[in-house]
Amino acid sequence: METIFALATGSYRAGVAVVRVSGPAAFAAFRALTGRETVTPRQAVVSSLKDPANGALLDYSALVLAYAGPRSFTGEDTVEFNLHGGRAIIEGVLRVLGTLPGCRIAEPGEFTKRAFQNGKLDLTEAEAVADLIDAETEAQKLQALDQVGGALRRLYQSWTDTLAGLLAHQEADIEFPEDDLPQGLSQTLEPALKKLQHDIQNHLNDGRRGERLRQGIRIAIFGAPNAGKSSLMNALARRDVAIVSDEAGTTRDIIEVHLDLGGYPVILADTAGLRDTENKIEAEGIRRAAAAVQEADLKIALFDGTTKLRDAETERLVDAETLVVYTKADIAKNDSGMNISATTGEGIDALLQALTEKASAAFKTKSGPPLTRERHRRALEDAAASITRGLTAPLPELAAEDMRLALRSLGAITGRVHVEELLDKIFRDFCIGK
Ligand SMILES: Nc1nc2c(ncn2[C@@H]2O[C@H](COP(=O)(O)OP(=O)(O)OP(=O)(O)O)[C@@H](O)[C@H]2O)c(=O)[nH]1
Ligand SMILES: [Mg+2]
Repeated sequence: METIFALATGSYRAGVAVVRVSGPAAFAAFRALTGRETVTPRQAVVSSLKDPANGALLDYSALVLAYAGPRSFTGEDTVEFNLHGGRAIIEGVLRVLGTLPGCRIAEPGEFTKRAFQNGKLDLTEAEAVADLIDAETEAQKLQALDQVGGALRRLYQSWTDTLAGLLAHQEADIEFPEDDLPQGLSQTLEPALKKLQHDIQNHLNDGRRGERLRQGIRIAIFGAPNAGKSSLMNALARRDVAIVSDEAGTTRDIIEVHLDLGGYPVILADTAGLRDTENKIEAEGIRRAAAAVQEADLKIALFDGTTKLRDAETERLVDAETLVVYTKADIAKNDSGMNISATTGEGIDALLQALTEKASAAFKTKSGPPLTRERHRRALEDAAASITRGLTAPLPELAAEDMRLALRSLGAITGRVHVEELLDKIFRDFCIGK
């Protein structure tokens, strides 16, 4: 087993940077750089660090911590060098570590991969480590914390255990049949398998709230040219992201900003004004606008409050879930719907409030931890399909085989079966040093 090392903290200049070393040669690296013979796990040591080849000073005072496997994040012997966070210091230490026997720079996610391989985490928890590092809003953080704490592992493990128990019974029925009627699933197992099927379906039908929370919900602003879409976008983003002008057809490309809406991650899109046009570029912008509206989780239709008519192009895309907003409230107000002014700020807080309520309703927890990844969704769909087949299988052996397939699908989520080919895909999304 090779020993891996990497910078575990960000790659910008900082007061402190942490270089992590994990593997059988970790303690040798401790000795080589500090010049000390004894390594006492879990005891911080302040030491200068030197290149063992020539005694050159790498850092004048570093805090070094050793962990003896399996009591470490990776489960292996691990050493953490807390260095002064300058680029040259970090690069010097990494270069010297690379010269030590059996040591090489870690691949992205490799520390967490080793933690998984050593049984420290299951795959859902390992994925949650990545989510925790990526979390930008409160709700994302809470979801990742829940998952890293094993919420999904426990749920999927309980289903795996239930199914394994049912399969054992089914196998027993095949070995020792109580009567000689050729039937598929043992009658006594059917209710339990149906209940499991129901639980998995419920979990799948959650409107993708867990996945959307990881990625951010999409909100699209649409309306006629000059309705004030880009002005609203700038007001909500609190900076000048989109060009505003009294020329109709200013915005062509879709402009996106990331916002934190009461703890929920939002991707807000400003779009081209909808109208009939001969201009090819504008027409393409309008096509993209319509597509963005279709894909949005939440829609804001803007109507110019100073014109009495609601234009047909915008009206066509308004549905029951769309928030209808009248702009330019500083000039004219409309009796129905929400009135805002990007110029004076009037009504913007009320709009933000309404959006936050819609977002929180979309993410409201029904019961239990939400599904957070497409990978889990596919495996659960496969498991559910196998169970459905098993419920109507004409022969007991076929029912058992379907249950075995379902078990394999469930196991792939937590990593208990068919793991190897999944690993690289999962850990590829990690950054180096994690
Ligand atoms: N008085 C007033 N004028 C506004 C307000 N919001 C936007 N405007 C003006 O309306 C014009 C159009 O604003 P934009 O934000 O560019 O409109 P848009 O909907 O993005 O237009 P397109 O990109 O062409 O589709 C500009 O002259 C803005 O200054 C408002 O709240 N009050
Ligand atoms: Mg615009």
